[in-house]
Amino acid sequence: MTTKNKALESWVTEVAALTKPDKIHWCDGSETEKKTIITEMVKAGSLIPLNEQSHPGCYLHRSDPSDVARTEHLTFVCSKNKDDAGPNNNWLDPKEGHTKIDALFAGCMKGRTMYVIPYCMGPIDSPLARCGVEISDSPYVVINMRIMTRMGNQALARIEREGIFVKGLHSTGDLSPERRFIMHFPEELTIKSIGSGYGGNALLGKKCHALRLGSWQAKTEGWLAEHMLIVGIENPQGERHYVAAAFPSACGKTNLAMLIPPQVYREKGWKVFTVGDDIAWIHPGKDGRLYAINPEAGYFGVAPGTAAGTNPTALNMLNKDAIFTNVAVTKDMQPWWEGLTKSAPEGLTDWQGRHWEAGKGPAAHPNSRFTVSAKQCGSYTPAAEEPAGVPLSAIVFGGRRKELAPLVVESVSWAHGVFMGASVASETTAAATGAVGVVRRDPMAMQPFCGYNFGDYWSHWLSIGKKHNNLPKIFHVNWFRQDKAGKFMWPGFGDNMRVLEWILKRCAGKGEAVRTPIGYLPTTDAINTDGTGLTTETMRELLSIEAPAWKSEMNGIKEYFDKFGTRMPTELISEHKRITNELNS
Ligand code: OXD
Ligand code: MN
Repeated sequence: MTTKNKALESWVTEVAALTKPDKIHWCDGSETEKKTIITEMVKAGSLIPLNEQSHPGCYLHRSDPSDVARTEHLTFVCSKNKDDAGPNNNWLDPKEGHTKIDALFAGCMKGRTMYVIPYCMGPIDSPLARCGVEISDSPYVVINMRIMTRMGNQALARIEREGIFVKGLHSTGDLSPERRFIMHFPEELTIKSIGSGYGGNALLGKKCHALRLGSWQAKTEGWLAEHMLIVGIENPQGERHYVAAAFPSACGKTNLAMLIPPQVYREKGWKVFTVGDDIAWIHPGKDGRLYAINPEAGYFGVAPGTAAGTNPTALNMLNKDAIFTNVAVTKDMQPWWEGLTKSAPEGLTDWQGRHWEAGKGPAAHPNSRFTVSAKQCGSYTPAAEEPAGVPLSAIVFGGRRKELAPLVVESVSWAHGVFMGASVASETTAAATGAVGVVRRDPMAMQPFCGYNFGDYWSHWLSIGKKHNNLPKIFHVNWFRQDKAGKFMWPGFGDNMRVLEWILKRCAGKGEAVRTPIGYLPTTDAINTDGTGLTTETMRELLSIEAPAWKSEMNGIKEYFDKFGTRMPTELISEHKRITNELNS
């Protein structure tokens, strides 16, 4: 097969000349193609069939133990001007980047098949969607991209119609972290990734295209590419409101996107619909509202902690046609991970294929994942295919903070909302290599994903506020506050519905709140706690702010903002001053 698009055809020829594959396969996205690739992978031992009775069509893939998470220190933005990448990115001059990485690509596909994977991010007929082509020597990438994107003939047809596509070149190389790089060339709409087969490094449609290059394109074109879930909430009157929420990796985005309301809410007729769990492309509409699409077609979710009690919707969608990466398996070949059952079953095999016993560390890798089609989700809504996207009523930012940040707070203006997003901090998780549990700044949950200078990114957010007049309200939440004994104070999961209800009330001009220096806080009894057993004292603490701690937080934020020098928007400095003054008075 080949293509009518000359640029694509000559790029494929050029890449083949560099990487020297044995074969070239153009992916059509068909069922037959999927079956053939899976059969070959099973034969080669890189996919292990799971229990056909309990998990039909499900497979386990085990990664190289050194390749189980995103590697932020090996990820680069190669813009022409270093300041355009900003202090939030590793930078290399584009020429140097190409030379360095092309040397690693030379001959790397010898003995392998080179797959050409056309894909579309977003509903195939949506004007907001964008296409790309990933060239990869990994069949694991092909079967994952088939779930995570609209992949194959339809995407190629759109590329041939429009003539525009993002180029993504990927090879697992020799999997050595010494020869692993994930490079982005935003001015050339090009990605080059070598040495890793891990989702965020290798499924180039996801973080590399939809966020790093996407955010760059969004700035140029007047929209937003964000690390956000999109959830629809229907009240008993049948009115549906959509909320987009940004949380750092592995902080519960999938759980919030698939939330099951508490019984008292379900009885009254509240319903939740999932549009996306990780990425939102948000465009201003003619009516001044913001409309969001989920550029992805599937979920690449964190397995540990997913259980009947925490996210039954996610658990139920994993019973068929799912790919599991780095989970443990039971004696009868069912997938298992920490948190799935109260105690570990006898005779587990761990994520590295070794016999597992209690005390030997986790059986599943803490960043083990599932890949599954969005259509298998019990709360799936056809609104996820809406070409124009869904209108947003609220934007929510959040992080994982043991202390300081209250359960929920509403910004007093768009600029203050941008300030809230820009000053998000969160404890690190296993989704990236490095220490876990260390508080770091993660503005808009985009620290690993913003493809350009955060200073310019915040200015872009502020400019959206100036240009459009029917914008969602902005909130900050923290589900993770702990008491003195180290216990989580808020039940989380389905009970987060109670906070969403208050948020939607505020959007409708209702809901009790008090104005504080850091924004509007719910009054102690403004959030419905019926059936939770939470005391007024706990709610008071969850909704309180301590001035001394906040003053020192403001110092930390100032220090962080100073890193962005002249690119720092003055509006955010003014917000900082205003809040500091209010805290002092
Ligand atoms: C992800 C991540 O995989 O954020 O979604 O790391
Ligand atoms: Mn993510």
